[in-house]
Amino acid sequence: MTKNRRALITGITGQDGAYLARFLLDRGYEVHGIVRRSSTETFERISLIRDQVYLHQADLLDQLSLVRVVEKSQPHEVYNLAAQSFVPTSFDQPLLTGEFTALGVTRVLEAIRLVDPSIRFYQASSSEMFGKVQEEPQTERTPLWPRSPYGVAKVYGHWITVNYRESYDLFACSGILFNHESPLRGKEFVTRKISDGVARIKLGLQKKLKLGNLDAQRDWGFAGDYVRAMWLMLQQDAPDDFVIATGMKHSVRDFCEVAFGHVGLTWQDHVETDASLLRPADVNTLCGDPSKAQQQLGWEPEVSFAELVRMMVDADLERAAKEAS
Ligand code: NAP
Ligand code: G4F
Repeated sequence: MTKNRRALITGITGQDGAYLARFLLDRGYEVHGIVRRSSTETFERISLIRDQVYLHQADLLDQLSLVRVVEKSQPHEVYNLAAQSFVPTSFDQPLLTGEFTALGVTRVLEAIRLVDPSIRFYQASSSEMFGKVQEEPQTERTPLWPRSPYGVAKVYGHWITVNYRESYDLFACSGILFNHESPLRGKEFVTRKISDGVARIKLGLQKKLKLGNLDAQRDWGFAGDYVRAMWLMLQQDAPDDFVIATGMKHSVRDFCEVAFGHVGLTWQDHVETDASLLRPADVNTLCGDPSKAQQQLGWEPEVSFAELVRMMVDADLERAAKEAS
């Protein structure tokens, strides 16, 4: 148990925010989260812990709101998980993506520098920064070649974190996380789109599932494992950057095969490809080398690819069954 520690999470209503908040509560943290104002609440993922966390209204676009929340919550650790995180949207809204996903990081760092530079900072960097991969597997030293406005914005966020560490001696870490999924994943991402589609097709609520690039390969892990790595980074003696990945890659086609197979269906009978879902530039393959995290953080993923797929399909079957009844 970690007593009397306070953490502030931006993006607490997202997939990772929800898992991280639970993880920190279990360790005795007082957990604060930033939520942005909306005409309807988007707190579904944190509904079970809603009464155990402190929520503050602020926005990555509004510098003063961030300063006020940091002043009010007095955190020892800040986890910057908020971002416009969906790659296709970044092609349609590149400027807004830059404001949230790139400049938003500087705004959080500035708030920390102004209010209390002893606060430890975690930045949610992404394997999407490797884009057109220059070597395989990718490590902390692999050159970056982003392939989307989102990836470009994450490169900015990554380097501004390194820069504030070097310029102002902040305890600022960047986790280069490869794709991680869960039953709480947004439905627009391919894994959840598939698990939800499989469940709905199995229960007769849907007939076909339209997908884009089936050849794309990703290093998919479980979000619950990955938030543990975020926390471990902030418990070290010195700040550093780490690749967090499983070291194994699978294609979208593989994901379909395991997901449909889990409920006794054949994916080829139900999946159709739709050219409108292809991206102007895609990341064809990603596979990370987590050796540094294994050695220095003692971090290992615990959930395998097949277990992850089955966990997501089972959760969606339960949800779809409720909907059907
Ligand atoms: P997510 O589910 O899309 O959650 C994003 C969060 O950011 C939501 O809570 C959202 O709030 C919040 N947000 C967006 N714009 C904001 C703004 N202007 N001000 C305040 N909050 C804002 O993303 P995730 O999968 O949990 O990922 C967490 C972080 O890790 C993101 O930065 C993502 O880019 C990065 N990352 C994710 C992966 C992955 O595979 N999941 C891999 C590498 C890096 P609302 O609920 O109001 O929309
Ligand atoms: O699930 P995706 O949308 O995730 P993507 O683009 O890899 O981004 C996710 O992982 C990043 C880490 O590398 C994060 F930083 C980012 O925030 C996000 O969480 O797409 C995965 C692959 C792509 O190659 C895409 O072209 O799946 C392919 N795909 C094929 N059909 C599809 C679809 N993707 C989506 N979203 N929808 C489809 O129908």
